[in-house]
Amino acid sequence: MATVRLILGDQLNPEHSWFRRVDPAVVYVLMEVRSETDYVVHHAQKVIAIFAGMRRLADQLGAAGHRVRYFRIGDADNRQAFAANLRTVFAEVGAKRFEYQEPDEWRLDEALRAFAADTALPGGMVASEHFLDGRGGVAAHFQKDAKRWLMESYYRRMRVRTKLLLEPDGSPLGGEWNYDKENRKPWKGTPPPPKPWDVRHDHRALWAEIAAAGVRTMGSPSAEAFPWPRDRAEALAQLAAFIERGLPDFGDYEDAMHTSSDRLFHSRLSFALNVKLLAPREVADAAAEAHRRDPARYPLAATEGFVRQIIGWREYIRGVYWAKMPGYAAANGLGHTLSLPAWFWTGAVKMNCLRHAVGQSLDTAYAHHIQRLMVIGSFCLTAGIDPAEVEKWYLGVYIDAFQWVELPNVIGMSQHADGGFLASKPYCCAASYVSKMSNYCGGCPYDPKDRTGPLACPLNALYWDFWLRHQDRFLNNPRVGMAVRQAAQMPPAEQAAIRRKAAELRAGIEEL
Ligand code: FAD
Ligand code: DLZ
Ligand code: SF4
Repeated sequence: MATVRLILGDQLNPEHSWFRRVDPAVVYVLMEVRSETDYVVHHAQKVIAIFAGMRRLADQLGAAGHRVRYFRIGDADNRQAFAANLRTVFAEVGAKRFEYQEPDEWRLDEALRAFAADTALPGGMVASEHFLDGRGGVAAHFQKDAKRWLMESYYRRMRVRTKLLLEPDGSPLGGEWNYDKENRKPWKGTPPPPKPWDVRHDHRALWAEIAAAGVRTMGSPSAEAFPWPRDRAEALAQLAAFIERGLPDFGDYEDAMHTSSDRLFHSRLSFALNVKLLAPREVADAAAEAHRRDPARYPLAATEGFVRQIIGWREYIRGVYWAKMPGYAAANGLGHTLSLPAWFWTGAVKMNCLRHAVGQSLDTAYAHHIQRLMVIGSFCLTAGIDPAEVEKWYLGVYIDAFQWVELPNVIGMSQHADGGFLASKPYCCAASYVSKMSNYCGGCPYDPKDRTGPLACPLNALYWDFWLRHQDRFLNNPRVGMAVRQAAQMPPAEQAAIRRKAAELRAGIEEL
């Protein structure tokens, strides 16, 4: 008679309180299953990274004396779904109790709740012990029925709650809560980007197993020199290396993009965080402690900017997810219906900014925030692509993409499909922003200064056409009103030329 405890592929925290005591009456179950590999086409590196992490945790638990039942993707007795495999294990061990950690995805939350009820075994859901706030913490912070929420207000509460970067009297360190305006420099080659700190694993055998099982994936597996951590020790080393080498310049160049460096000074910690190899508190503490130790090397703007991403945005996004699901997934407030072009799966597009950002995503399963928001996302938004299609692509392509964090970022922040609930303005840009913040335009066949000519940068007509199409909705938005008025005040002939050009670009979207 045993207690069966399920561990999901993004619950790889070896320090969970479950594991403090070895109990021969407890069986831990991990499973590689087609129900999870196939709900979207995932990037090859994402599948490898999750399976490698699961296998490693299973080995570590086994070595510590815990009982573990592991289903590999190619095992003959693997019935390829959580419920079916759990029933196999229940019968094998004579289960008298079933427990699982709170899933971070609405679909699995529903499915496991229904499964647990159906088994009629005692037990149920326990905390994952990962996030700083509960699922309902963000909703509780805002007024019931508020039309929009503001991350900044929630973030300040989290600063007070965590006591991070505060003066002894409780006011924000340095006098300001947010130093975002200091974090918008383009990067021109100096300081040199830090030497990458990624691990290198040979995961060719694992990749062969995944391929042999017939799992459909996208992007490059990079199996021979696999750059993602598979256990907590490696994730901690990645965190230490980022603090040492990346954090000092993280703030200045947070919004910069460059063809010579995929990450510049970004941490690439999102995978380790989202599969719970790292805890958000320890990541934010490490940054705050670096600033406390050496404020000259770790400027406040860089430290605060980084801490805000972790204790502010990450928790806020999760709160929006739990408050708004399941309806959020279908939100399409701007009525966009165009299909994603095929080059999102190949990177074969002439626009250099998109070729680089999409190509890098397919090669590395990673792009940093501004590439996701202001290049790929902005293109989809201004072109008018169906947000549900955009959402599926993002959920598949990025190593860190789990629906609780991916969906609100795409539907809310990037595609403004939620009517502005999560973000107070639509994030979109024309070539002027891309050419200021990157070197992409230098290698592009299109002219960033032209709006409507044959070789005009497509982003320009799409951007101005977006404001023309949606001017009624955004005219009174203080954050974008100026751009909307500029569009509305263009001479009618220019407006007509922009609308014509944008329609042509949409019709020829596969050829851009
Ligand atoms: P850094 O720039 O080094 O930031 C540090 C950490 O802060 C990140 O690791 C992440 O945990 C957190 N963070 C930063 N911004 C956000 C944010 N907006 N929401 C939540 N956490 C944040 N992040 C994901 O983890 N998974 C996703 O699937 C995902 N999809 C996104 C889709 C779109 C359209 C956009 C605009 C953003 C998305 N993000 C997502 C947020 C952000 O882009 C990534 O967290 C970040 O690029 C990961 O790289 P990094 O670890 O180098 O981040
Ligand atoms: C994303 C993913 C993949 C590709 N495969 C598995 C798997 O085989 N087994 C598993 O337990 N989890 C997997 N995951 C993660 C889940 O699909 C899901 O996204 C998270 O558990 C939700 O928080
Ligand atoms: Fe992108 Fe336009 Fe610049 Fe080309 S010219 S890189 S399409 S912004």
